[in-house]
Amino acid sequence: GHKSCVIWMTGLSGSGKSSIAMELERQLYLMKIRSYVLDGDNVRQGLNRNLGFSPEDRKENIRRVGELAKLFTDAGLFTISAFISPYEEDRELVRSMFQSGEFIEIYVSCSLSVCESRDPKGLYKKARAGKLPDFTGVSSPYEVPAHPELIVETDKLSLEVSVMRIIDFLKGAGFI
Ligand code: GGZ
Repeated sequence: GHKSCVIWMTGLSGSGKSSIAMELERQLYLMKIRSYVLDGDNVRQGLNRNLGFSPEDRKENIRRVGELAKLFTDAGLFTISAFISPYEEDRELVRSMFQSGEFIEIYVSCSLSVCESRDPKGLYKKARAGKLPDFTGVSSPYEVPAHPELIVETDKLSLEVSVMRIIDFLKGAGFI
């Protein structure tokens, strides 16, 4: 059998969190494991549409996502979350909501210059031009995780290999 958990990805905008989340969901589905991806696209448009990018709003964004992840995990789903979640304190608060081992923090590591060169939505360009305040990595901090369960370096690994590393971790930890 499988044991549900939360796979919490953290990293800069453009680091590859969402791509990994989607591919991981697909791979788990092929293994007959139901998962649900939480990301800015499905949470910031609805539940959290009153929140912006100040430190306080990001904190509340992450707290609510943590509560959602808790509900989904209780319902037996694997929850894959893909938020920048730049503050260690906010991530640790979410970790504390779960049983030990159930919260798997994955640092999606990618240099700022590579993220910036990808810039799929032109947000880094806007931020550099001073037209987007509080932009992570440019005008707002990103705190690198001190003790992540796993690090995937997306500026060195392919998407497929990055996802394979996560699946291997989940197997090793007995979740799948
Ligand atoms: C960071 C921003 C900002 C600012 C809009 N700072 O790469 P994207 O576009 O598609 O994903 C980013 C997303 C970040 O939202 P999160 O909910 O993950 O952030 S946090 O965990 O810090 O609450 C980016 C877009 O929203 N975006 N403005 N100022 N990213």
